Amino acid sequence: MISSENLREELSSILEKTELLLHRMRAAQRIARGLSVALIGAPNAGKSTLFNALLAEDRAIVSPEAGTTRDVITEEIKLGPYYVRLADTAGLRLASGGIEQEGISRARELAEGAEVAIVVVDAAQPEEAIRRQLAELPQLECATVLALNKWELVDETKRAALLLAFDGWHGGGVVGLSAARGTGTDRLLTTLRSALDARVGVGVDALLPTEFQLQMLLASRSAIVQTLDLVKATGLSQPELISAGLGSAVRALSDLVGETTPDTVLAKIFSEFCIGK
Ligand SMILES: Nc1nc2c(ncn2[C@@H]2O[C@H](COP(=O)(O)OP(=O)(O)O)[C@@H](O)[C@H]2O)c(=O)[nH]1
Ligand SMILES: [Mg+2]
Repeated sequence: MISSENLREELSSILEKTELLLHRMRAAQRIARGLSVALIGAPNAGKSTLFNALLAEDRAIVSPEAGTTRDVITEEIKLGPYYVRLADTAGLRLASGGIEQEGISRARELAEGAEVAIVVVDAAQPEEAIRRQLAELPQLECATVLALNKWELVDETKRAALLLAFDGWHGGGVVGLSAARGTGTDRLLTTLRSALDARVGVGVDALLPTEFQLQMLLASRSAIVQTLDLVKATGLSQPELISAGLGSAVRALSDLVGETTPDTVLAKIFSEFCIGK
């Protein structure tokens, strides 16, 4: 026969685990909802073209004239479990002033707040020019993925040399792609996904709840809290109410994991606690 004290301890420990799970689910949800990825790089590198390719939608202004994107445009994309706010920025480069200067300082702020920055370079330029551009980028806190754009204009020898030169780029990865043709963008998304996983921490995927799952866990917690309060106040003198409370908690958890609990399982739980029927 379980004592009132045992039941209280048992319920408190279940409550503690439930709270921990809730905390992790909510953290995962926040992270998954709020991740931001910034496209940065020199004017004309192809950021806006890449932005459009990733969205498969013609939103940003693409122009052969350097410095056309003067503001920050954001769109949300879904990447695995993540909702990513993708931001296209003006080039990170010192400009003569006015609106473009404003756009650039906003771009820097944005890149600093981002979890991952995609650094876009025009790979058709001489390797020296690429290196110079990368050296001119501000120091960023965030993880970076290097996108070697205009890849279709680069011959095999230079491709191999560039991939070797930037191998292991900041640990984030290097991808050769053609934003204009939409080739290599899949690989960029895979690389981005890995960079986000590394940034956010492994395991978030598994803990990311649906709204329904979160509601079920909250329902289960509330049933446990009520039952615990009941046991604290009246001991085991209200077996029907205790049984009903535990039943609600278990059913909510079953819905959470998507399994229906046979009555036999419920019966076993209750018989182990020696309460109810
Ligand atoms: N050949 C080639 N041109 C590209 C590619 N991506 C962009 N461009 C061109 O590069 C120029 C600048 O592109 P844009 O996206 O405006 O660059 P941003 O200033 O970095 O936003 C435009 O003329 C684009 O058509 C590509 O993959 N290959
Ligand atoms: Mg642009």
